[in-house]
Amino acid sequence: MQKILTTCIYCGCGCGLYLTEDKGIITGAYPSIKHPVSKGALCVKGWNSYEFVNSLDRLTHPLIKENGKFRKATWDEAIKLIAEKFKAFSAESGADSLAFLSSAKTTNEENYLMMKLARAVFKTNNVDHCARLCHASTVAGLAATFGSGAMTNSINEFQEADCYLITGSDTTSQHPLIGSRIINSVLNRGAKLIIVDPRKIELSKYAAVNLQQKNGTDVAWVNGMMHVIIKEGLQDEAYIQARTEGFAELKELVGEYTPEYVEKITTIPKEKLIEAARLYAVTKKAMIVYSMGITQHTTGVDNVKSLANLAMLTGHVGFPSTGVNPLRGQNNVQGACDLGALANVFSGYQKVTDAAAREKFEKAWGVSGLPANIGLTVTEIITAAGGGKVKGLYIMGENPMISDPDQNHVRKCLEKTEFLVVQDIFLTDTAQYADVILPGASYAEKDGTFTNTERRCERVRKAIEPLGEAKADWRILCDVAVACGYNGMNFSHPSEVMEEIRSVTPIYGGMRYDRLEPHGLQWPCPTLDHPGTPYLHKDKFSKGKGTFMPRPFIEPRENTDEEFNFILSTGRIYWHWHTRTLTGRTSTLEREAPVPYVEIHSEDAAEMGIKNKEKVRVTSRRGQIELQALITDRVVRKSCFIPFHYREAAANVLTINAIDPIAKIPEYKVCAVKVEKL
Ligand SMILES: Nc1nc2c(c(=O)[nH]1)N[C@H]1C(S)=C(S)[C@@H](COP(=O)(O)OP(=O)(O)OC[C@H]3O[C@@H](n4cnc5c(=O)[nH]c(N)nc54)[C@H](O)[C@@H]3O)O[C@H]1N2
Ligand SMILES: Nc1nc2c(c(=O)[nH]1)N[C@H]1C(S)=C(S)[C@@H](COP(=O)(O)OP(=O)(O)OC[C@H]3O[C@@H](n4cnc5c(=O)[nH]c(N)nc54)[C@H](O)[C@@H]3O)O[C@H]1N2
Ligand code: SF4
Ligand SMILES: [Mo]
Repeated sequence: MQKILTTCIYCGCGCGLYLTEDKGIITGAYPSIKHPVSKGALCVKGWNSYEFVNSLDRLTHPLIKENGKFRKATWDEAIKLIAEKFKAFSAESGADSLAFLSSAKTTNEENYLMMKLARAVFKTNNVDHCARLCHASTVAGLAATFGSGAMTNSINEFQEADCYLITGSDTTSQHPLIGSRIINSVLNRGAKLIIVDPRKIELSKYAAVNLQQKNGTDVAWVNGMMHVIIKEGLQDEAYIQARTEGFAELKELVGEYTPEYVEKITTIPKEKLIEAARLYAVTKKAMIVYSMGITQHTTGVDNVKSLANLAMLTGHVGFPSTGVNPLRGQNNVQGACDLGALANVFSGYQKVTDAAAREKFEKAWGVSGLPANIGLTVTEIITAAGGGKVKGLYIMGENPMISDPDQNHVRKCLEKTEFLVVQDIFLTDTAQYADVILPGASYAEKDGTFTNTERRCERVRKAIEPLGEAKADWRILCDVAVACGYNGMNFSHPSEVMEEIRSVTPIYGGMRYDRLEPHGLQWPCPTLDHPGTPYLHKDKFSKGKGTFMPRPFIEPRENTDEEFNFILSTGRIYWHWHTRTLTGRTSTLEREAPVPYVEIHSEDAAEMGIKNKEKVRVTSRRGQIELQALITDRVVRKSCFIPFHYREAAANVLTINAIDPIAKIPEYKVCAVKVEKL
């Protein structure tokens, strides 16, 4: 057997693991002992990250739809058809009649090439990816307050913090290797944990203070904590003076948010709010850790800005083990953002609206006329494709049929899309609507890099040849560009793509492949002799002074009423990954959680006469699903939680397509539903 060191395909922890290979088949995975994140451990998904690779239903050749049915096609045919169609749409209806969804499951090099294809070849900024559904609020909110939207600290620094304020992150399930560091820190070093989550999570057991708020009321409790801190004089005056601006406005706004007022909005008892505020403010090494419970709201950016305010108020940013840490979800969602697979920026967050940036990329790519208008975002692209404004849609490594909000709306849009290309490793629910399906190679079959949640850019290494006629995504994208007559994408290896990335992307300037051995480098890494950056905002913020951006509390878009009387929140579980295309094909994981379910509070269940595991119907204003009831005290009364992994009872049939006005992220965490016994 061969063993090949690579990076886990699942979460943003970015654990290092070895794949074992025998006669062209991946037979197993085990952890790297020397890797700075995994240190000899993996979670259950990492240990089982190999089985789907050799799944018998992998896509192994291109498919073209004719008379409603897919037929086998050659690569030449498929690529030629795409080039013809896309060029024709562009000529007839303009560049913005095309749109591209990139993928946080694919490599940095592939994301760079996808945005280059959209921008250099087709002259549109309609390119986006699942970060829009995920940490778009973070990118916008932290860029505005701190100047950088990334996690401020490194994963190993979690071991040294003395207080963690964790909100909207089910850390042990979703970022297990970070969760385990937090538990160790509490048990071995006496670190204190403050959990603010409407649902009880595994970490709640270890918490010094547990606050269970009403869903969608985060701005209120954060403002409340700041109110208490200022009232008791616990703010860091010297830090505020030296490193920030806008404190007077903040002080004025949070003046209203007395613990009594906050209790009314959030249901958090005022004594507990005060206790949490004191503990966070007086602990020197204190970290805020958050994820989707904060970002996936119509007030997502407000939530993020409020947490940033809290950290600046107490001087808790810019030091080791002290900062604001948005845990990035997908294995390479940090990288997909860094490399510019976003509607408004080139790689390295260089704005498309900036003439100097456009000129720089025009020169590097040998093109003219790069578009200056900000492109459409994920949910806007799907809606535009349904309405005929977007005619050619190219989706690589995303499954919006299951992952986008309001499934009935998405289905209608995909049905109406004039020409849809889907590039995936499996025939997904989204691919069913495609005109052309292209088989990509999995992470085990290609070289490249992923960038994890601590900004560590690390290698992905080819262990086997692509299955059947499948091709690495970077190669396919180059083939499409060449077929369209563009000669700036004739790459023969991802390391060459990285050389180009380095030359146009200052934060990746020093990331040459030989320097990424063995375990990668953390950006910013501007030059070939730079060692990388473990934590951000040392001495001063990326943007100079940190800016307080006080925000008032605003209600979620959809509230409960007499008919739709439960709040629904959606999310994930330890065993499964998003739309279950990979974990559903992994026997150990599938065995643990094979069926969809809804968590309901035991007293609500008793009132409705619902027994555990009985089937119930959950209905929102957009649709209904039937699934098992899981009776629990994890959720509070009159609220329920559904994991969105299951196509058989997709949570996104119910969710609302209401978005944050700045980040355009959907409100996956709050909508109104009714629950009925069948
Ligand atoms: N096993 C597994 N791990 C994963 C993934 C997966 O699919 N499976 N996906 C990855 C990805 S892409 C992401 S983005 C991350 C997401 O990781 P997380 O954000 O940790 O996961 P979620 O389950 O979406 O939601 C987290 C928490 O938000 C809470 N919450 C709900 N509503 C609110 C609210 O109004 N306010 C607050 N403060 N909290 C609220 C929920 O109760 C839940 O505990 O996980 C990554 N890791
Ligand atoms: N209700 C609800 N909905 C949500 C969320 C929620 O909390 N609640 N969370 C949102 C969040 S945070 C996220 S990140 C999104 C995720 O949404 P998606 O990104 O749509 O979900 P995935 O299932 O990860 O889709 C990845 C696809 O890539 C394919 N793939 C894997 N490897 C490769 C490869 O190497 N090449 C190619 N071409 N394809 C590959 C997989 O087969 C799969 O089809 O879901 C969002 N949707
Ligand atoms: S913690 Fe994340 S990166 Fe590490 S093994 Fe588990 S899924 Fe993979
Ligand atoms: Mo995500």
